[in-house]
Amino acid sequence: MLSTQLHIDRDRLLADIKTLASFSDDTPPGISRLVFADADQKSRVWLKSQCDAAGLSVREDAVGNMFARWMGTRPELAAIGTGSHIDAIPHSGKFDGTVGVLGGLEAIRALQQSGFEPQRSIELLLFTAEEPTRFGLGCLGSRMLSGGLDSTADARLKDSEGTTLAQLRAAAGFSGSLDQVRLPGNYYAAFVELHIEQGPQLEKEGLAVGVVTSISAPAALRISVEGEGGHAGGVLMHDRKDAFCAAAEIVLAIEASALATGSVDTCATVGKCHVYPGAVNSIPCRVEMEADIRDTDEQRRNQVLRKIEEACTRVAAARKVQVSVTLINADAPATCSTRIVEAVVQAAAENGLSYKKMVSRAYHDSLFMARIAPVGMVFIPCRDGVSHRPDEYSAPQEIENGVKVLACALASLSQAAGD
Ligand code: HGY
Ligand code: MN
Ligand code: MN
Repeated sequence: MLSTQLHIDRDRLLADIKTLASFSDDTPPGISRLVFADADQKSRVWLKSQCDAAGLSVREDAVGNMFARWMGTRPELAAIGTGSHIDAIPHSGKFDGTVGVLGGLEAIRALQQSGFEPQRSIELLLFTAEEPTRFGLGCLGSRMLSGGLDSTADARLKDSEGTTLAQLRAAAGFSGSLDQVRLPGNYYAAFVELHIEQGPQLEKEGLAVGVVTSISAPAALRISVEGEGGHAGGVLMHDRKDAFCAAAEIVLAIEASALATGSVDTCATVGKCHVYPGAVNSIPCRVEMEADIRDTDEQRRNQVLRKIEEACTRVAAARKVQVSVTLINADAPATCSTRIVEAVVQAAAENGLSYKKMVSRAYHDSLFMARIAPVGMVFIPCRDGVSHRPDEYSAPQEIENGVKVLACALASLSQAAGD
């Protein structure tokens, strides 16, 4: 049985995670790694050298997705993909995404060193900009690979300084047309992503592995509120059109709309809010905020989006302010392939690891890879379910378990016959 011959080099993997964490624009233990910024570029150079050292053939596409291929004995067959992201939101942790990239590399190295020979090539992917931090849209690289974004994004997507995707990717050394990024439907026979759970279930239930069966449907809104500014003393309360008070009412309405579905799978967050002019003695004239609304059920999620629009209209009329709502994205959920779910279950069982089938409430690049290939995900526990925080943590044994399950699943999927 393959699992008995596989040796995951834990020290090498932990050293890789530590090295990657050193490329950051934050004070440790916080991690910030904005796509195309200096730390991201240094990470990519380092990762490429690690893939080269493992004898993988490396290429990058026009938006910076990286592909490191371990050629199989039947290279004409559709490959098996694995991977995740290395960009990190501001002041976050060192395991989100990186466990899937470095764990995928370690799975390949362990398979190589066990003497295993895959029929289908096994390809490690590093997706560009899984996090929405820079362009306000998550999963930029995997959206493009799966045809969800075309070359108009080059001029349309801008960061907070107004620099376009075209300018930023060119400065990072990625040239070529974005129209070349999209992969054909039969490029991968399967895609499996290893990721920390970013929730408390596995740890609470004392389980080693999560076998993801579906991935939540994310949506994002940009909401701007235009009121009337003025002197904090000179304008009497009943004469005001305070944009921040109106925004506050809208934020509470967003929370209430999510709670009102009665489902724990409905989540709504306003994580970004800028108040202008931002002086303590000046009535806010404008508020710009962004809301993240997600659910495993697309209809239920869309119902919440409608309720939020209604709330904005109501508050605008009541407070005599202007409220504009822009839909940034509203993506469909993804269902994992039964065949891959079973391959992951089999791999966990083979390694004597406890597991459960579960939903992913975080979104991942697998959400978009599901549009062009059968996908599956392997989750490992993270302490107290914490993620997107500097104290995000998965223990070495948990990471090693996840890599072992991933390696066995990749191995079994790479032997499947067929085209
Ligand atoms: O927000 C998410 O679910 C992912 O971590 N980007
Ligand atoms: Mn994340
Ligand atoms: Mn992630």
